[in-house]
Amino acid sequence: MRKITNLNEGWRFLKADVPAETAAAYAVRGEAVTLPHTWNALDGQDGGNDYYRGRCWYVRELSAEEAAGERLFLEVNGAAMTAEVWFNGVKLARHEGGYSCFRVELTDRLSEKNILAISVSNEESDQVYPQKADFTFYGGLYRDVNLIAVPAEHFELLKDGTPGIKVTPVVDLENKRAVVTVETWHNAESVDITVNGETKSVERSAEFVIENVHLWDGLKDPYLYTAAAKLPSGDEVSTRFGCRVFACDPEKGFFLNGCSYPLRGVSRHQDLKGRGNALSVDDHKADMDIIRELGANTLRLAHYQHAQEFYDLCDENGIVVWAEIPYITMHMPKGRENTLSQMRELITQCYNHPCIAVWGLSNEITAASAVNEDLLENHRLLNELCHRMDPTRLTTMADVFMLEIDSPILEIPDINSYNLYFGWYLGELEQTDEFFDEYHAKYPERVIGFSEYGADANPAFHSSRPEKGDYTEEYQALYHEHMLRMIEARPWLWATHVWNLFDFAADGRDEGGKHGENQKGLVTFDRSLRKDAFYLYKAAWNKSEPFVHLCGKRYVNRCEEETEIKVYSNCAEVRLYVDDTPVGTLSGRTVFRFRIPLLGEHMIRAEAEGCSDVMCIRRVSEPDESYIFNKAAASVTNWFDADDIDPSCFSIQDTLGEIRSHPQAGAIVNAMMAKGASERGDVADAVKDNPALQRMMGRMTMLSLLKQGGADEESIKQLNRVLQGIKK
Ligand code: GCB
Repeated sequence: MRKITNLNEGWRFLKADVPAETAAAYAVRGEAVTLPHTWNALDGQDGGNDYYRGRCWYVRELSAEEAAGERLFLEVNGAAMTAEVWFNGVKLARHEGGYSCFRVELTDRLSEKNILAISVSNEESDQVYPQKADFTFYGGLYRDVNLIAVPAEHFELLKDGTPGIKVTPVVDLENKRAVVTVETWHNAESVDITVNGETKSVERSAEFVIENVHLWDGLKDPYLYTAAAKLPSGDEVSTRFGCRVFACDPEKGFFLNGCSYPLRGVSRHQDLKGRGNALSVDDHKADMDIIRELGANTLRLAHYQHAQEFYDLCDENGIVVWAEIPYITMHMPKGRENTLSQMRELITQCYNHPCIAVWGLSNEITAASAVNEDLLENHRLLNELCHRMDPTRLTTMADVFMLEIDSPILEIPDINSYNLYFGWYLGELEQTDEFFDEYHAKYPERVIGFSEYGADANPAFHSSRPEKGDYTEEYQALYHEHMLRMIEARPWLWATHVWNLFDFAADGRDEGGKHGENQKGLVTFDRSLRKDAFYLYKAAWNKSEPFVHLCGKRYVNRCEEETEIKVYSNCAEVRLYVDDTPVGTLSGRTVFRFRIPLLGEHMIRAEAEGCSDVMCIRRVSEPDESYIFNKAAASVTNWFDADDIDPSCFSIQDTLGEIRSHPQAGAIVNAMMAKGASERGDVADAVKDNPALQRMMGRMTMLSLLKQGGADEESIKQLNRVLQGIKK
């Protein structure tokens, strides 16, 4: 018999780095907390990049009653980032990595009254990932802690947090048969393994054949089998598994069970407004409900190992998953061992989940590191580790846009993927299309995907002339409309993942009217509001029932004679009513655009296949200032539109490439940019030394470059005057 006792209650927390001996005294004096817990729920989400990063203590008494059992193990499911377990004054373990489970044996250390003290630290380190990334590194004991009591003969519990049982189904689609290998780790002489009603007594592993196999078939039928193993002592483990075949083709994209199954979905971070990463099972379920509503068939669970409960939900709901470790942004020469141990734990602990299709080696690792031999070697070792531990799955990595496509690092993983933000941070939307077409033409034999794309939007901000950088809900929607079409036209992209489904905490950010948040979510951080772009994807992906969505519900006050009414729907025809009067019917796909005169206050209704949506908008005489975030940029657009430009001379409306092709005009902008670069330091160096980036900037207009660089109105005008004096 195995007894699992949840230990989430009864902890005392001490937000101070004290010696272990001192910490033990806090078992009664510290602040009473219940797990899951993080000490950064508030300061990790309010901006300023000043959240508490240090070592704290969780201390608890453990009674003899709680600790009963022949052999006793402590299970910690998430201690971010580094933890030490002290028991009755003795240090029993240290664990580095904030996202995986680890266990510690307590058996021979027990007394009548015991003190369990766990130090948890999220302080800076040069060996434990992540250290540099665009999200808050919450500290805490933020997942369940359990006690596991087992008989002397039991399944392995210590090695990399193993579940003790590993199931490998190999499916023969043609003969509708699966050969299922079940391996177990234990210290007994034999084990009974049961799969699909059949039991085999073996030493450690057994093979089962399932005829007429019921496939795990993605969203439409995520069927799960169970494998159970039992020792003579009574110790038992079980795991669910699924029988499915994943495959990738450079020309045809992703396949599930032999059928084309383009992976189209979103990424997710594990945090919530006001709660940090200390999520409950209900929080995970609520997130999955939103993913189901969206209709995504894949999730990139970024940028680290997520909770087992969440992979379970993906198994149950048929969501194909990209799982990864937090080897991110900056390669650390002393961090190699940590990347390997985090990958070992990820694969050991998550292997049985049928939802997982690929292991991600790293994310944007060349953003702040050169591609040198140490970095390459680290990736080779990770890649080999994945293949050794799991020959059934592919490896991939998420590359930063400025990584040259002929870089040797791209040859390491089985399949590739890029994070591209053209049309947001840099460049124009269409450059995404060009990028993938060039890649696909140059490397037709390589599988390529789109691992991140997105634009920040604060649903308070609105515009009828949305543009990059304005943080409006409308620009985010336009951005995604472009990307949706771009993706639809390229079925060879094996997977695409919107960055991100939810706004999330990045305490170093301060932009778009919010502190400490990355607002690229399709849904707000507290999950209370779905932005318009959410419904674009819902219209494209969710076919379960007809729906219609009116965009711009929060854009009530409009200062224009005529306005656009945009509708997202999964129906083929949409009817529009203004103040109950029909004004038109449009046929199409996903996006339906109407234009209506704006006279006063109007009730707008859209209808399609028995469903409808309503909103109220009104005409105002002055623009509603509360809708504008970037007031300076908005004013630049206004004066510039009105400006009289002589097209026979250079202007800031020309691209950097055009301007640079003229000696005099080129010298002027080069001098100006060199001055800007010397003020910006290492970021500018990365740009200077990067031909891909240089090419991309060459295609951007001087105006958009200046705006992105944060140039003020006066210097933009000044440069325009100078350029207007130079004949083309
Ligand atoms: C990226 C990173 C991700 C960031 C995202 C962004 O490329 O992989 O962690 O949050 O960009 O929003 O800038």
